[in-house]
Amino acid sequence: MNVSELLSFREKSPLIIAVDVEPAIGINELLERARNYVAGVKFGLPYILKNGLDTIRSIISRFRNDYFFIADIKLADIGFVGSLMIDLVKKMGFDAFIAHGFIGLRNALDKIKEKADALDLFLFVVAAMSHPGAEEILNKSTREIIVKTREINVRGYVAPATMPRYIQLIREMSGDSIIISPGVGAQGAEVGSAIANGARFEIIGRKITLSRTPIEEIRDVISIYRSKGMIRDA
Ligand code: NUP
Repeated sequence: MNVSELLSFREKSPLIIAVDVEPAIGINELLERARNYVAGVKFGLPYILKNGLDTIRSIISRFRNDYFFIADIKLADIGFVGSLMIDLVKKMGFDAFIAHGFIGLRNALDKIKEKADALDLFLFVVAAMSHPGAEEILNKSTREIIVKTREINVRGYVAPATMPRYIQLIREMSGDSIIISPGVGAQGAEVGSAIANGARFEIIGRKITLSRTPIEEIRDVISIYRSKGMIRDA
């Protein structure tokens, strides 16, 4: 998936659902009922490992026209192993995946990016994380991660809604990139706050997946986007 295909989903909404646990109403029912409101679905490793490749592949193939699908594998390995992982991601039908930026380019991210391009997968690099401990080590390197990954034309970043200064930094340093931002809801950031700071999409997990009435939850989120002018009226 390329930048413009990804952005075509932004017309619908800035919302990506993070699925790490089985949604309270079941994944099929959730995706069946959320298709008018949600742009993308991000599957986490716990969900992928628990359900297996074949199940993930069949979910993605059923909903492939309705959403883009991101594999949140947070790849952080040598090029050779990265390449094996990316083959599996492609087999499951994903459009995009997430890799860590701290591993550096040579024989790691350079190979990962090459492989992603060859398989038409969109690469998001983690530039900073959303939890408090990220400040201890990882987020001190955000600036370098952006500088280095721009050398290999990375166009997608993950940056925290909980610490919007990193979203702003990516915007300043890499204005044409697509930022997806977790931390809204369960981790405390307000709906719309990451978008207001320059993210293209917000990632929301537990606030939706753990709710017994997730579609109402999603509708509430969408109405906040609408009230802030972040989404066109249906
Ligand atoms: O820095 C990050 N923080 C984060 O929460 C990078 C991530 N990829 N995530 C993911 O976003 C996390 O793995 C989870 O799938 C989602 C946030 O979910 P929730 O806190 O809204 O439930």
